[in-house]
Amino acid sequence: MISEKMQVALNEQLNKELFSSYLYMAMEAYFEDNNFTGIARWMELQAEEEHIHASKLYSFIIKVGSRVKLQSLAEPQFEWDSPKAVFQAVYEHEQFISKSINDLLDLAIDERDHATSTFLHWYVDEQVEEEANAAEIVRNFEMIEDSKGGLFLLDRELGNRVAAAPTV
Ligand code: OFO
Repeated sequence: MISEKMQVALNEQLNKELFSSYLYMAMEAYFEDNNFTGIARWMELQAEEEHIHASKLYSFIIKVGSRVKLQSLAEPQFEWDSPKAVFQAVYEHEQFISKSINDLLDLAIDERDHATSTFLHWYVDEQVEEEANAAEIVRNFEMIEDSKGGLFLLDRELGNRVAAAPTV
């Protein structure tokens, strides 16, 4: 059993992971609208991964005998200035999520809640990957600047992303 405070915090994180999925879906729609079908595919898979992150939290909350409480999702941003601006927003969002996971882990450690601490380590590792991936794509956009050929190739490359193996 986890504390009431931890239950609230885990449910808030569940909401953030669902919002991440919603945000990446909005970005997918932006890329579809701008004919970047490869990057749209990348975003689709990213949205699916975020849903998996949410599902893992959902299952954990139930497994420890606690209660899932779903909350409203905020409306995600609709428009961005450029494809590069989208990935800068992805990078900033992932940094925000990393901080949120770190705060959750701090709470679990304070409460000597070893089960939740161990569970959260998967998310700590995942966030290292997520931030690194987003930062690398921002660097790619910086390298190609406004080159149409570069954008074409990057769209193709990102479209080759494959779905991650299920972890739930
Ligand atoms: Fe993007 O890692 Fe979950 O939110």
